[in-house]
Amino acid sequence: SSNAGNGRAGLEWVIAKINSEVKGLAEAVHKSTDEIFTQTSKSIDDMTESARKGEIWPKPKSQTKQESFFIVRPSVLKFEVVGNFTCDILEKAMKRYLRIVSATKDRRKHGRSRSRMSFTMPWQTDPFYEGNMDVVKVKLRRECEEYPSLHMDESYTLSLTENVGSIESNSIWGILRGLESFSQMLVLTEDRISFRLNSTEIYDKPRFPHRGLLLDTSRHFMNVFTITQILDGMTYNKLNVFHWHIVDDQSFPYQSNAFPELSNLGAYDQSLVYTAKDVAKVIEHARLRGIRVMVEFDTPGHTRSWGVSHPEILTSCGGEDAGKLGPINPTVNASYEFMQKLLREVVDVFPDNYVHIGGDEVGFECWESNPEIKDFMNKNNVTNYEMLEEIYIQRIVDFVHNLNRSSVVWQEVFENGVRLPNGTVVQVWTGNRQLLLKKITDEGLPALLSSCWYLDHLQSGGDWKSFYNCDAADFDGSDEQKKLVLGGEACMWSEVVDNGNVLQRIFPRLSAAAEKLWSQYEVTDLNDAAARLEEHTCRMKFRGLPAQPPNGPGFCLNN
Ligand code: CP6
Repeated sequence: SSNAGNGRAGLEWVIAKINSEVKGLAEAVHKSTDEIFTQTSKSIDDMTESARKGEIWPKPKSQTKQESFFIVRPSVLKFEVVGNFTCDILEKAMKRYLRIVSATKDRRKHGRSRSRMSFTMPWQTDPFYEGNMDVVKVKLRRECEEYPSLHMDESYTLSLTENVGSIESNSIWGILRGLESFSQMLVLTEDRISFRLNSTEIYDKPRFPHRGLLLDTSRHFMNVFTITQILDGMTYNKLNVFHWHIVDDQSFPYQSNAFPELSNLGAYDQSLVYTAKDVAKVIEHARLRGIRVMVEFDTPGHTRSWGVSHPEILTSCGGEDAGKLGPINPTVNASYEFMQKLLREVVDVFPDNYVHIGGDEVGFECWESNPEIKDFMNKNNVTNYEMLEEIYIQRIVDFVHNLNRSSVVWQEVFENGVRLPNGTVVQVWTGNRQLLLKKITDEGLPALLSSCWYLDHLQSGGDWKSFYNCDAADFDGSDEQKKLVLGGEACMWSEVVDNGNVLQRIFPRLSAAAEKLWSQYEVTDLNDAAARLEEHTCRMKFRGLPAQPPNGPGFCLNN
């Protein structure tokens, strides 16, 4: 080498050379052990290691990484706000990430006794050691926004190449994403109290603006604590929409101020309700993490629980189903008066610009069997049930519009030919996704994809891969059309999950959808993703989230 023999640089080269020789020797020893293992146990090939490498999930738009590294000591690490702007979201986020970074009590105790014994740490003789990083500057270039929104700016730059690191963004939401990335890059060192951080530079921004998780709290009630854990897990995956499918046929846990009887009679139990305080808690927990809460009041179908207290707004079925109640009755004023009053409350309680009004799986048999509905249709020249549904949905969309909000609807509303106002979002949950996305965006309507990401459907081992193989914009359409795909949502319908297993069912499979929605189109390598997801899962577990193993056999040391 030209470096050999010229002073300090030469010496460094010698040290690096010796190090690499030692490393080579260690690898050689490892290899032969591996070989012995493979001979005795074939399954070792299928085992995944969860070694910490400090890889970020979801993968950033661009990242350069050096071999040189810093040591971050949680006991002295400081996030320092520079510039003119800060706010409660930022101050609380910095505290949160300091806590995540900080060692647990056990670990600290263990580490301290060790560090007293050894005077120098092994990394201090490593030629790539660049010293400590005790300060990370946080620069927010504009004033904080109060609530996250569809088109919030989540881009950030992370520069960790000097002893003082820096996170910069135009918006508080970008800072939040940058803090998450920073925390993921820290890898515990041998002393078990400090972290190793490779010198790195990142510019990152999401591919899609709407990256969500749907949670159904009607089929099984979920505690507020479970919901906050889900929101924490969403933060670790840079997701930004909590779609709260709060009520459905089976129960009505939302405690309404305008109609308290809905949950009084429609909830599973009086302890299984979301009070105004509970809802506010969820919205605040989400807001502080840059997550929107988009609530869904699914109508006119999926409303059986509403009928316990308000049978007058549902259709009384005739014929074979006589005595049963069907979807909301679109032919009586009571339905619209009720919906208007409910929606007025909903937009008061939920600050997000979008309200999901459902519209899925409306069975027409009950409407068909009701003579008064037949009569209405004859008088008003309504020739089919799709038209009847259109009359209803249009009025609901209008209500939402008049309340200065936009609507999201399930795909059936679009498929049944309901004329929708500009900006109404159509969510795809079944059928041929490419064809549907093409058709929806061809009409100039924004779309969301969910059909690839059903968290309640289980396939055996490593089924995140089918989530990962699904791209929201790989349909045949123009660039304009593809821009109309706002993103997507993974769905956690709760027929078969409750507080006891919902977190394991969501994590880490949700992570696969999260990376498809954040990272660039080109990020598709399954093997690379498998290794990173193994680490990411271990990291989520370390943060207290009970995630299930993503791949086959493996281990997670939980540090
Ligand atoms: N509940 C509601 C559900 C489903 C939908 N809406 C659903 C149906 C079939 C499958 C998955 C989900 N359980 N309200 C459809 C959006 Cl496979």
